[in-house]
Amino acid sequence: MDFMTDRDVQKYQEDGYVILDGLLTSQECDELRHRMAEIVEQMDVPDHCRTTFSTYHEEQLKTQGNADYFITSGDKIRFFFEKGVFDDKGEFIVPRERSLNKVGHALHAYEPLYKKVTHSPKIQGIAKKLGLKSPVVTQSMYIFKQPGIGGEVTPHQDATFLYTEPLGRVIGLWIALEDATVNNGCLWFIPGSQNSGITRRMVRTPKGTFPLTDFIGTEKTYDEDKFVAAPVRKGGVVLIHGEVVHRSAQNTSADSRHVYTFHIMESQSTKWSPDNWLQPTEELPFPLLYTD
Ligand SMILES: O=C(O)CCC(=O)C(=O)O
Repeated sequence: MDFMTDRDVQKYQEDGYVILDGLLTSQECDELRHRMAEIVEQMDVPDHCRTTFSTYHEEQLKTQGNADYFITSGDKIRFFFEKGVFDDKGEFIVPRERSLNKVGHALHAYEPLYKKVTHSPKIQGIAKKLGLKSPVVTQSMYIFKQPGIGGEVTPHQDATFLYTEPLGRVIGLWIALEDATVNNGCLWFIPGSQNSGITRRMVRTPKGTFPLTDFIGTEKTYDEDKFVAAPVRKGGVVLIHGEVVHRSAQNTSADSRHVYTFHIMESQSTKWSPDNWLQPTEELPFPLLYTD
């Protein structure tokens, strides 16, 4: 039997998301977490985080450094921190393994364990079950949602950041490497909200200008009561339609909530917007999902 059933497909199509238990074993989750712990142990903290700045001009350079670091991260493994984890000399004020918000955006390409999971038979089976003909992997992230300080992710649609023509071609796969609960900041969705288009797009600004990205349009205000929690057991995966509205709360609990997440796009008859912050590069064109 397929890992994803017809009923799961129906639920995904109706609600814009579906939870599938048991994508990974507990041991596979621990191996991915262990590898990430090694990456964090060995990380070089980026200069724009480490250096102290005193003048307005220097502060601006720091902001520019931050923006450059982000916009060129699509084909690299880079580190993005929670707020308030460095002192004014750029030293950690929390343990380094508790400082990170996420690592992105090319674990799927450069880290063998992550690559293996991304292209695993179960993931390929999910894409086939959803009828994808020629899906590619566009980006990947490891999100930590640190105990006590893991920040909230405000309501959004992924197509705001990963825009295609036509819409409806991007799917997020969000794999819980630990139990994701209402207490430690699981995802919340507005079921069915994938059917109303998008109201906001993040676009690159013209070359040579700053900031490097801007928003066109604004996010709608959503009724809090419409959000439904999506707790997931360790090893489970949530499939996220590119236009479904979702969010996650701050993690105020004592538990972390590590996830590995990546996005795929049906590349057949789809135009990836050249205005998206994320662009395929010569070093890393978006890899095909279907491999042997
Ligand atoms: O992991 C989270 O808390 C939020 C992730 C999310 O919303 C996304 O990747 O689109």
